[in-house]
Amino acid sequence: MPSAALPVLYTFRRCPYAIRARLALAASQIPVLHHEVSLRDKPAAMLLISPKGTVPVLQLADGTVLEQSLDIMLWALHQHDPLGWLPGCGWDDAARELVATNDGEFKRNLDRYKYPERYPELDQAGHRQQGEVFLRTLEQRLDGQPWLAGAHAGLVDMAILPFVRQFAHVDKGWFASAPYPQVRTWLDGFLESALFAGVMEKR
Ligand SMILES: N[C@@H](CCC(=O)N[C@@H](CS)C(=O)NCC(=O)O)C(=O)O
Repeated sequence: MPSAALPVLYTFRRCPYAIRARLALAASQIPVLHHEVSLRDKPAAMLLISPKGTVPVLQLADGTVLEQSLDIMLWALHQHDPLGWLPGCGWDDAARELVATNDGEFKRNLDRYKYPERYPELDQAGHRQQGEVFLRTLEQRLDGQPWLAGAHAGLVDMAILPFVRQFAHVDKGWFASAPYPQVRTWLDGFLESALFAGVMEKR
């Protein structure tokens, strides 16, 4: 347990799970000590409190360890939610299901699309097509409302956006003309936000 009174966040800058955790921590304005880790050489102090070895991990001042990104988001927003991400999203069954699909099927397809050489059962376009099933779901949800949560951004948006960002970045040219205009506008608004810029700052 570090002696500092602040919670310690073990994080990796580009990890979408870590980004969603940092977004909620930033939104909640809770100060934490950021510990950027190398995934190839994880710090012993992190593995001691969270042997599963994934980031993000948040160790609270009382020693409690949160080792799932969604738990970190919910903890942070339950402390302080000035942007109204919890009521905004409702965190209802539909939101949970969307995030579960993101973390399951979509993340699986994202990895295959990003690293097609590791998954030769389909070519890259084939993996992308599988990922597009989720983009279509998002496109429908965003039809008539700017955020998945409705009129305002919510936890459900922030939990999913970092993953869609990665998907879009695999082939920016393709994404720019893909038939998902609402998803594009939603993602662009996020990428241009000060909140996103803040959590991506190099430390
Ligand atoms: N279910 C976890 C997943 C976290 C996760 O898989 N993070 C990746 C980085 S994006 C990781 O730490 N992988 C371990 C490794 O690459 O060694 C969460 O939501 O926090």
